[in-house]
Amino acid sequence: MSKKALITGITGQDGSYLAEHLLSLGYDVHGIVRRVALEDATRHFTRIAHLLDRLQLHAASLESYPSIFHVISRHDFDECYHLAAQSFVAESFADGFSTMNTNINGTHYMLAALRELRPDCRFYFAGSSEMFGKVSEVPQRETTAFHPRSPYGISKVAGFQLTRNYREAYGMFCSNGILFNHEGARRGFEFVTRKITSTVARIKYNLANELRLGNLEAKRDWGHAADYVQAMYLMLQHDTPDDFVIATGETHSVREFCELAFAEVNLDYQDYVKVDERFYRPAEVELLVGDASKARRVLGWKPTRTFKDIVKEMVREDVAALKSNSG
Ligand code: NAP
Ligand code: F7E
Repeated sequence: MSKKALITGITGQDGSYLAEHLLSLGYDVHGIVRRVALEDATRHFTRIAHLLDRLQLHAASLESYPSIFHVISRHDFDECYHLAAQSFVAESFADGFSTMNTNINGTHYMLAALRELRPDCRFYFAGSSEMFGKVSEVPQRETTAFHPRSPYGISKVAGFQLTRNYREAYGMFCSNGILFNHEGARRGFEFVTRKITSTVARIKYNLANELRLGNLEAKRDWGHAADYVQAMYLMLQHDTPDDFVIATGETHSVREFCELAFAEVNLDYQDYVKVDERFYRPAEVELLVGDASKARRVLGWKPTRTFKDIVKEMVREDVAALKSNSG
């Protein structure tokens, strides 16, 4: 019989790649979505539109324990990938309270409902390199101290600790991924990579003439989401629950990303990029670079796409989308 997986956040970037991956492995894939998304599917399901006839979607809210309890009581899930979150760091400064509520309580509700109804279901928590924040060592690994610099980072530390506590206190199979930034053509437009590549495409077609950004010197370890969802899956296939850093081990600045993205359409980023104070954060994470050697050794995971591949793919896809729209 095929395994049954539940994905929260299935409409997001990672949820869509993970659903594809699990379907390709023969899983019966279920997703939790917001009621409003079911009501306006064309707008909310763009990333999973091509999968809809193979998915089972259930309306529930991360803010409501009874709604989560109801979904989990109906199906005997083998694996649960908890990806839903308010994931935009800048927004967490604007509204820290709702970020905390969704990310911390939502995770707690998932864990509590599973403990009550499906204690044997394996659980994955979407932890983040933002937990390292003001980094105490380079590169960051599983043992590096957390020093989050935003309400988002703080909420992820709480989710990470809740997940570990359910593992230790109740013997449940609960694993944490500590994933560094990962991107792709399905990335949300508010994140810096997609903001850059979508604007490069608009500039190419004379629909924009500048790109306003904040801190160009921030450095990130950027991988590809399609590679990273495979690591999530591998974590839940391992013999024992554990915590794993998932990263490429390379770091690049926002400025370097701009340089490559504009060069892809034969333009010089310096002619278009304008620094705008509005996009600076009250506290910045200056440098992230991960050491994923544990995941490589224990899970046999390694990234397959380079930084250059990712920039190229994202620019090409955004240019192609505008080209097809412009007839
Ligand atoms: P994303 O594209 O922003 O997707 C977030 C998902 O969460 C969407 O499906 C969204 O649903 C759902 N969601 C948000 N608030 C919700 C709420 N109140 N109730 C129910 N669902 C809600 O994020 P992603 O990039 O795929 O990331 C997936 C997870 O990994 C997140 O937890 C993120 O924090 C974490 N993470 C991401 C990265 C990265 O670089 N991408 C790195 C480390 C960790 P709607 O479509 O209805 O809004
Ligand atoms: O910013 C700088 C910004 O918003 C990256 C999420 O998936 O990864 C993501 O969080 C860097 C920051 O991602 C703009 O200050 C400059 O230093 O693309 P971002 P993030 O904050 O790193 C982690 C691992 C997650 O877990 C999160 O969920 O780029 N930056 N100028 C800018 N960033 C944005 N968004 N917009 C700008 O105009």
